[in-house]
Amino acid sequence: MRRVLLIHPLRKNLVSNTSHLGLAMLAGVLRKAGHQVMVLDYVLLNRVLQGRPPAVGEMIAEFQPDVVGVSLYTSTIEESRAMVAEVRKLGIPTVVGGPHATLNGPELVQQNVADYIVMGEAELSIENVVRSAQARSVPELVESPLPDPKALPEPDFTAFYRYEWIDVYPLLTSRGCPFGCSFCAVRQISSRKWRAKDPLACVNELRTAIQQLPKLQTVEVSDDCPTANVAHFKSFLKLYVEHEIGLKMRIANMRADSVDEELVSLVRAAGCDYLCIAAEHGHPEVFASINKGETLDDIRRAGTLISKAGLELQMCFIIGLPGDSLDKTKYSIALAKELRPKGIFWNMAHPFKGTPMREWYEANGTIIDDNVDYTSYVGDGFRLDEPIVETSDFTREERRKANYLAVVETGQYRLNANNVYRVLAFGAKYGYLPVAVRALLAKTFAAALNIVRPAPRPVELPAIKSSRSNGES
Ligand code: B12
Repeated sequence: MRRVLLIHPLRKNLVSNTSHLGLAMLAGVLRKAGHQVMVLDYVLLNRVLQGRPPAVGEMIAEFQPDVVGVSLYTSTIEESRAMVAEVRKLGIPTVVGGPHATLNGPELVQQNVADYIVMGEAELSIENVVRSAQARSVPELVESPLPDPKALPEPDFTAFYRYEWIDVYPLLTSRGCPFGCSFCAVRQISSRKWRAKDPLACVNELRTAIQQLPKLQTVEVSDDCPTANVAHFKSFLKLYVEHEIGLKMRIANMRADSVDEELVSLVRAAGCDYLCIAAEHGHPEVFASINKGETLDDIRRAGTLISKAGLELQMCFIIGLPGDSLDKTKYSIALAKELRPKGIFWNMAHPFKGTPMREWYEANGTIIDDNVDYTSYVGDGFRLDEPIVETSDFTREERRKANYLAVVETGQYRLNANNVYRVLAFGAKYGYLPVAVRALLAKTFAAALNIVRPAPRPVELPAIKSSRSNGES
């Protein structure tokens, strides 16, 4: 038996109430094999301990682990490396895994980041690694085989330090995604092999969770693609309703082409009051180039259906996809205004290793910084991501401008004394002061009159022209 400490490092600026499912899965496997496990999820701890979570050194002194495992994301890689180095200095064997390790395994071995570097979903290899783990001068690379989720033990969130505060339960009804979106790293992380769990097992897992987690209120379906098989997801929703699980439901993402009336009414019956669809881009050429396997008409049809059904519509867009430009971003803004989602995530393109978008940027643009986790404007409720790539057609500054315009035009920020100044200052800087003033006034009037959303003003669109000259393929 070994004492294993598993850590999800904190990403500054990430406020989330979703706990780390991957570490709960590993805790389930390790505890079943007789090991003692503690999980430090700094995202949870930072939230529930009001920004004052215990230091790793403190927890190591208290728990006295034989092995320490750290979950790596590209966004937190620097903090994570520093943390692993600190643990190694104490002579404790270290293991890293997670999305960033899966995408960059051999490179991390070369950089001697930890004693063991595990690539892939680690349930089938973690016990072996933990049992034999020792400090090594040359790291061992472990390629974990893809598990069948039906054959795995349930995740164990009771291994989390302060687990009694967990209020959102991340549930997978399946793993993997068969689609080939050019910007998405999931095919390298959880594969294109869609692997379902038994819908009844999902419902039973939630029953266990309700018994174990006293503050639990919400289940968040976190599948890579919950509706890769629509019938499977509908049967889960039906069972969820029939068994009266009664938690609020959140669904992280939903393909537009799978949204139909039955799905929408099941989603409502299950206690989920919104659906988020990812258009990613409103310009027909940029949209077509990302290989989503669905059409802008699918997005429009699904968006309209979701809103008509009384669900809150949310949407995701990416600024800076291959072939994008400031002018083309205006198509995304126009689509958002047309469908009037309540919430919009305007994301900056991040070409993760192993994706076609990465290859495109390597050939056609500049990757400025791979591991950035900072923002251009940080302030309460007004936060934009810093661009980390650029092309001659869409420079870094134009990307900031496009992001600013998108956020302001679609009113996706909260108005407060802090950001009124920022909104106006950047509006003036980018030549969008009238847009900013109009948006602020619309927001203020909407709030004053208690109008949920003011009628959108149509945007002026540049003509669609072939973008071969922009280097698009
Ligand atoms: C739910 C989710 C979230 C949730 C919760 C994340 C969490 N785990 O706490 C929220 C909304 C908070 C979130 C936030 C973000 N996310 Co997210 N998220 C997901 C999603 C859809 C599912 C994650 C999940 O639960 N997977 C299922 C479990 C079983 O897998 P897992 O957690 O990866 O763990 C397994 C393996 O990775 C491995 N493993 C993990 N940790 C460790 C540690 C050790 C020691 C070992 C040996 C193995 C190991 O074994 C686990 C069991 O199989 C994934 C997509 C995906 N398929 O990964 C994206 C994904 C992980 N997210 C991603 C991103 C980019 C983000 C954000 C940066 C987004 C943003 N712009 O803010 C943030 C940052 C997250 C952070 N911690 O810093 C990327 C990460 C890419 C990368 N290279 O890092 C992914 C892969 C999606 C994508 N775009 O490609 N996310």
